[in-house]
Formats: sequence, C-alpha cells, structure tokens
Amino acid sequence: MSQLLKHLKTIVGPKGWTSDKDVLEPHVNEWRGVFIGRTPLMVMPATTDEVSQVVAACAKAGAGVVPQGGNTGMCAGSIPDESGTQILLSMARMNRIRSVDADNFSMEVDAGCVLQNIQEAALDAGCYFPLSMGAEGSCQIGGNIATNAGGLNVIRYGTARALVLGLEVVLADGTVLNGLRSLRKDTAGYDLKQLFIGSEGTLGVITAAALRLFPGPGDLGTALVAVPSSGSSVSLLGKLKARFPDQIQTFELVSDYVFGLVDRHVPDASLPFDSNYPWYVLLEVATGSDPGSLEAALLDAIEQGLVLDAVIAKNSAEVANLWRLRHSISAAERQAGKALKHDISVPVSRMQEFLLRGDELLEKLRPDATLVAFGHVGDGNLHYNVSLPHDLAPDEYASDGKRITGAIYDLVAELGGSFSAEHGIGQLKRSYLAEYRSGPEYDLMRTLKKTLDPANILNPGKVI
Ligand code: FAD
Ligand code: 2HG
Ligand code: ZN
Repeated sequence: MSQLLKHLKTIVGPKGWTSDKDVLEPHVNEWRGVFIGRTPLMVMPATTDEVSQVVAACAKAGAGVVPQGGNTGMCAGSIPDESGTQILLSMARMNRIRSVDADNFSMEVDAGCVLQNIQEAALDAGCYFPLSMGAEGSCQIGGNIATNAGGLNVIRYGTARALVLGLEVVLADGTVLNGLRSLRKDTAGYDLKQLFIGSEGTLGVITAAALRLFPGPGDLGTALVAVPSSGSSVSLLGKLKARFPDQIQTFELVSDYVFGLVDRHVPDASLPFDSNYPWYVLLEVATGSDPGSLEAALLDAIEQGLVLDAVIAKNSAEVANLWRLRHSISAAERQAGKALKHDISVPVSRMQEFLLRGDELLEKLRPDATLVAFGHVGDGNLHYNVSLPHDLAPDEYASDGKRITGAIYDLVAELGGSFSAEHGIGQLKRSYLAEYRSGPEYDLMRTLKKTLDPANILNPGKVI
C-alpha cells in the first residue's frame, strides 16, 4: 500500500492529494451522517490524464477507488468503506467549463464543475441548463450524471440522462473512453454513454460531459397553493397539464408537517398563508405571452374545490422565498432527527392509490410513525420518508424500520413503481436492488459490472 500511495502522490503532484484527518473528515462522512468511512489518501487530479493514471495505478495494486463529487448524495455512494484501504478520488479540481456552443445549444464541461456554475455559464451564453436541485451550490455535474439525478424541472426537461449528449470516461484499467460528442443524432453502434449514467462510479469515472442546453424558459409564474389532500394534488396536476401542455416546469407536493419542520429549523422561513392547510403544491408554469393565465387557472381550480388557497409570487424576492422553503426541506428534516428515507416513484396514474394505501400501511404498522412526505409528484416521484419515535430502542428501530420500508417497497412494486427514483443505490439500498430487480435484470447488471470492472476496483461495495 505504501508504494501505491507514493506513486499516487507523484501522479497528482503536491497540490493534488491529502491525508490530513481534519481535511478528510467531511469527505469520509456522507451527507446524512449515517455512514462513516476511512481512507489512507484522497487524490484530487487536475486532468483526465491524471485520473487515468490514478485509476491504472490502483488497478495494478488491486486497490479500490471511490469517485467523489460534491458528496451530497443520499445513499452513501461517495464515501470509502470502513476498511481504510480505499482511495478517495475527488473531482473537485476538474472544474473547468471547457466550451459553450450557443448555436448548437450545447456545452462541454469537466465533471467536477459545480452544477450552479454550469447553470450560470449557460445563462451567460444566452442559453439555459435546466437541471436544478437544493444541492446545486455544491453538487457536481459528474455526480449528477453518475446518479442520474432528477430534481425540480424533470417534468419539463427530463432527468440528467436526458441532458447528456456525450461523455468522457476513465475505465477500470485507466483507458480513456472519449465519447465527448455534442450530437443530437448518432446511431453508430451501442450508445455507450448510457452505461455510465446512473452507474454511481461503479463502471467508470466520468471526467467530462457534453451537455444539452435549451432556450430560456421565458416568463415563469411561481405559486404556492394549498390543496385539501395529497390525492387532490394529482387531480390538480391533471387539470394544469391539460391547460398548459409542456409548460409545467415544476410541480412539488409538500405536507404541512414538512413545512412545519422548515419553519422550526430554518431561520426566517415562513409560509405566505395566514392559516395552515394539510398539503401544499409549489408549482411553476411557463406563462409565455399570457402572464395572467396561471391566476385564471388557479381561480378555476379553487372553484372546482381542488385548491383551497393560492399565492402567486409577485416579484423575484417572493419567488426566491418560495424556493428557499422548498430547498430547505432536507436540511430541516436532518436537523429534526433521522428518518427512514423512501425515494419512490410510481406511474402518475397510480400516485393517488399509492398515497391512500401508503397511509393505511403506516397506520397499521406503526400508528405513532410520522409521515415526512414531499417531492416531485409531477414526475410520479415522492420522498415518502417516515420518522419513528426518537426514543425507540435501537433494536426496535431497526426491526420496525425494516418492516415499514419493506411494506412500502412492496406496495411500490405492486403499483409498477421503483424503490429508487432519483437518489440511486449506493450502500444504503444494495440489498433492495438484489431483491426488487432480481432475475435476468440483476444478472445482466452483474455481468456488466464484471465485464467493465473484472477486478472490482471501481467503487467496491456500492450498488451491486
Ligand atoms: P456525490 O455525492 O459526490 O456522489 C454520488 C455518487 O456518484 C457516488 O456513487 C459517487 O461515487 C459517484 N460519482 C460522483 N462523481 C463521479 C464521477 N465524476 N464519475 C463517476 N462517479 C461519480 N438528488 C436528486 O436527484 N434530486 C434532488 O432534488 C436532490 N435534492 C437534494 C437536495 C439536497 C439539500 C441534498 C443534500 C441532496 C439532494 N439530492 C438530490 C441528492 C444529490 O444532490 C444528488 O444525488 C447529486 O446528483 C449528487 O451529486 P454529487 O456531486 O454530490 O455526488
Ligand atoms: C429533494 O427532492 C431531494 O429535496 C432530497 O431529492 C430528498 O431529503 C430527501 O429525502
Ligand atoms: Zn428529490
């Protein structure tokens, strides 16, 4: 091991590595603080060639490599295990916007670019990059692609997968696969980039990406509306889709309990209503040349009993306030204590059934559990998190947690959904992948892993 560490330090140079425990601390702890890992060395290569040399050296020595972006992932995929033998590969120094081609609506970026910097670079060129989420100030595009991240604008623009035109990837033996093409059409053989999107660093290290840009969305109407029940949000979605085909940019459901957590834990966060309602929807619609259309649609929805109250943001400060409420949810939930995270999706047409039957399940299994539900109902993806009483004995917490999670995932499977909609598998959900994707699908995943990484060098212990 000491030979390898020496070699890695030479490859990345004095600015490209650390073994300082204090510096490493935030890199070996994951965002939720549930998993903690150890590493003898974090390398921070500055070029694709350095990444290639690092991976090749680790492969030769038989050492595991854990790619890390902004370390905002929710499934502990970006930290080393507890063995203290895995090398942490931070992409933070590969943060260059390589080029923007406004005529082609595309840009090429290093994988370590922070998402927000990419959004800003696109705007500077008169274009728009729609991937957006609460972690955008620190997550990196490589991490977004490696997790096939979703976020707030999926209903209109799709997940990270839909935004990738090409990838540059370092394979498990250090080979650089250059597929950095900015093409909308390309049928030359298998579409290899798709293998790496959502593979969570287990099949290759993404070093650069060609991204799809868009014209700006134009005028957006942003509103927070109160709805009588979680199910009625789905009816509202249907009505708005009929009225604004392809114009709904965001459709996020949030329970009153969840906004209560934000109110309690986030300074100066306040709901713009005088009274509380059971559920809310934060929505954004591209209103184009008809700025009054959102208000008219919401007035109709109030008449139909689908909406109880509504506030449309009047200026950018009010828009920012509504988004701050939404972006603060995960941090507020974390401060309130640990919760069982269920990042599920079902077809939108089955969402109402899921919500009803999910409530019944919780009532039956653990009536004193608290539902912490919010998320991207417009995409059929809900964070159906569950908080158990904090004074439970660890054994009871573990066994009841398993029972509740299993029952929710069974329900999701019955409804044709996924137990992992946007956060991936990491360490957290490995056993569930084996269970819910068992059979030929799981076997083919294992075959791909064995083919691309026969010595299990890349992010060992994650996903599969
Ligand atoms: P990391 O956490 O560093 O890594 C995630 C995984 O990708 C790991 O397996 C890692 O090994 C791998 N990886 C990272 N970089 C590379 C690379 N260059 N090559 C190969 N593999 C790599 N997620 C959503 O989908 N939607 C949301 O709305 C959303 N909101 C969030 C809000 C908050 C407040 C927080 C904290 C997280 C949120 N997330 C959300 C989760 C997280 O931000 C995303 O999963 C994000 O895409 C992770 O990016 P990252 O750079 O932090 O990756
Ligand atoms: C979001 O939608 C993220 O805010 C985080 O995906 C979800 O914290 C969570 O459970
Ligand atoms: Zn989410």
